[in-house]
Amino acid sequence: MTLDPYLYCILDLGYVLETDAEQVTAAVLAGGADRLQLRAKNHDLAHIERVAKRVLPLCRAAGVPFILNDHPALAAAIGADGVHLGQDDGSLAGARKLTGAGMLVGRSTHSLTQARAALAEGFDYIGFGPLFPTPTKAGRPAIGLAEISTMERDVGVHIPAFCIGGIHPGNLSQVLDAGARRIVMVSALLQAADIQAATREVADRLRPVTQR
Ligand code: TZP
Ligand code: MG
Repeated sequence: MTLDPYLYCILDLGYVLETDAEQVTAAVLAGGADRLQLRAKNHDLAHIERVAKRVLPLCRAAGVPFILNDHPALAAAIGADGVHLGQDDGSLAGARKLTGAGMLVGRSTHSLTQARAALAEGFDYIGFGPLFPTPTKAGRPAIGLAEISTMERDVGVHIPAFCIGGIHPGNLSQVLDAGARRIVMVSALLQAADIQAATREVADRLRPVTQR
């Protein structure tokens, strides 16, 4: 399993049909994604479980952690490697009661204060954003780039911190120049004509930054 993840992809069922889930997962993994989350807003648990059970073995084979959004109990039941919690999804301690000790638990953060709080609480990694407005999380205000370098200094040196939200190949340099070292990219990859090639291109641009 990758110790120093840098490109976190989200299989968002708002963009991917259930029937394409394995094919898209295989493409982002082949392209170099080193963390994968299943995000399925407005889908019932049976649907989420069905997709998760098909995608998880692909992640295992690639040595990439499989993380389920929102549902700690289901994550534990299917043997996921982690679960991702938003600000309104409860505490780390609450999730750990359901997942046990070994699972990665990540937190969405939308400010420097929230990022520091997630580190202090003991989360294994954070998302930090949305940096830009994004249809993937419509209605959530963008936080911009100004706090990235402080967040990296205070939080990202201790746990992986993934900048997220509206990032695409055209603004990636701007995000990296602002101090980001790890990113999440969703719609720009899932809507690419060649998902594997698009993922590879981004991974190749991030790897030297992550290792600096
Ligand atoms: N959390 C903050 S922004 C976001 C999530 C899940 C969506 C990121 O998706 P995209 O398409 O890369 O903007
Ligand atoms: Mg959530």
